[in-house]
Amino acid sequence: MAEKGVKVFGMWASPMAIRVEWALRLKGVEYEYVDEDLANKSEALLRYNPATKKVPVLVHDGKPLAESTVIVEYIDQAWNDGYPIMPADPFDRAQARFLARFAEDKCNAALFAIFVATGEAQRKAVHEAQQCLKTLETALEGKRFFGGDAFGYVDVIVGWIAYWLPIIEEVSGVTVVTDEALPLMNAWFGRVVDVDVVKATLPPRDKLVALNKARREQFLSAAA
Ligand SMILES: N[C@@H](CCC(=O)N[C@@H](CS)C(=O)NCC(=O)O)C(=O)O
Repeated sequence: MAEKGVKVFGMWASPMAIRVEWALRLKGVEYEYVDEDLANKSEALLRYNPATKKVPVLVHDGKPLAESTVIVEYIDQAWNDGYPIMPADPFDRAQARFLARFAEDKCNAALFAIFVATGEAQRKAVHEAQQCLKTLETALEGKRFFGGDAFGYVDVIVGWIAYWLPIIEEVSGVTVVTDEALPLMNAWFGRVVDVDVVKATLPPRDKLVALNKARREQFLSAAA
């Protein structure tokens, strides 16, 4: 008989995995959390996600799903009588998917480039990240969250930046978001980290700083 219940395979420092926890908590769904050692992945993770072998994986009544953006949409539909994560209107829903995809493809790449670069290459990456975030920022005009008054799909997908970007800035020695350059984004950062489900799940800042300092050093010494 298929296993019942909800299980999340994540990794404590993963901004992709935390989205799944936010979505489940918004819906009030109880789940078991399994923290993976990504250098020594469990047999269960490899069995549930043989395609990419990455976290997060959601297992619902024995059925596994990978890819955080897909999982968040699934959660919204599988528990559709709870908190609405996706917009109800088809156009707004399509636009939310577009923004989330834009952030995943463009902004994440620019933020990663800041983290692994120095000097001129890093200055270029900071500029690209600011352009990307500026594009996202236009969708925040006149709103508290991308979802309007309430924390919604785009907030769930992009919200990691509110907590992780200041850490990337500190570890990489740069400033990307200021009140002058990105005022709406900066104000949104403050609102995101104050959302209950976010506050309840954020990993300790000092632990994340230490991990990411070590990672950046590894990247820089591999490139030297
Ligand atoms: N696009 C994927 C990305 C998942 C991803 O990159 N997960 C990382 C942790 S943040 C991982 O599992 N890395 C281990 C590996 O690549 O082997 C998603 O959003 O779910």
